[in-house]
Amino acid sequence: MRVILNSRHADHAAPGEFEAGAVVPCHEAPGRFGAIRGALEAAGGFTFENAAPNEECVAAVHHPAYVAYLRGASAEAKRANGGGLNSFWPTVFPFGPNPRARGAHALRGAYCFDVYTPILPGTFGAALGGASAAFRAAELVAAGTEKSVYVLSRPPGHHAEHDRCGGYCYFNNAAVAAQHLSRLGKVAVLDLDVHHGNGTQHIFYDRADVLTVSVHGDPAGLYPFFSGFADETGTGPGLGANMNVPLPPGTDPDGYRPALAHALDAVARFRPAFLVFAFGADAHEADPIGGLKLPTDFFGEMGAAVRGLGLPAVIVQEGGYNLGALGASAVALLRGVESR
Ligand code: Q9C
Ligand code: ZN
Repeated sequence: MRVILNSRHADHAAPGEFEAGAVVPCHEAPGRFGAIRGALEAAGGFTFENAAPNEECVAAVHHPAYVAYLRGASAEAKRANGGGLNSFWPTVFPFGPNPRARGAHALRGAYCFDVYTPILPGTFGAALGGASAAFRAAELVAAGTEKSVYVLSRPPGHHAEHDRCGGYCYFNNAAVAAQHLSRLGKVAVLDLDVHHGNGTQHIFYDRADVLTVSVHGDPAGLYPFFSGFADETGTGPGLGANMNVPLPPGTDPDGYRPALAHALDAVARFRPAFLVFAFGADAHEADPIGGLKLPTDFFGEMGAAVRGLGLPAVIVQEGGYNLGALGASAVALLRGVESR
């Protein structure tokens, strides 16, 4: 299988995150990339390539003012780095629009919805690299060159909305791929990260031509808390083109299988021309923040079930934070997708 890499990923590395009132090492760390790449190389059968930076593919999904903010804030962090500061954290989250705010400092909370998403000198470049990799994968799948292509990137993307970052995510890589494929036919986005793909849902919420389906830990008790509930079904022309399948904490394969079948059935009934599969290994039983109970082998079953749809697919790496389980989970999943 062809793998498109975000070679700029390490330019973004958050120095820490808030957990239970303390600052701990950030779960979303550069070592995740090497853990997956190393496992794919050891397994064999994967070819790797980089993608050229592409700003147009980002503009097709995100608000121009948000893109300009991220670029400016990264540049400002670069300058501040000379003064010893190396990361910008949002502090104030305005309740509603704040049209008089000016400058990266004042806008930090306006273009962000949580405290997991700091701006570092290399954030813009790293996020752009991920979006560009997803776009390149979509091009290959759209052209029919490949049946399925895997995007190995971090930071992840599925929490990023049209004009806000959050949940370790800046540009929505899966949405970039889906947007490109939607020019050629209907697209289904299937999100199996353990967290609800709120950004992807938000970006396509009023569209009838892009179905968004997410299976995740119940947001009543798991990040992102504010969306991912079963009664969110789309709006306007997009009514009926969004589906959420929340699962209780501790869900094991016996509980996951019917939810996955339900999600796959919705995808099949939509009759899409293409699939974008947002894959998170954070539903693994060893994940430090997921709370579900899926063993490594189950990711092979998950991949084979997705393959059963028979759709050309872009597979985008989202979360997964146990470095010991991440590579093996990705290998199992991708082998499952390729199985015949
Ligand atoms: N300190 C993705 O998996 N909350 N994002 C962490 C533990 C943020 C997850 C709580 C979770 C964001 C792409
Ligand atoms: Zn996640």
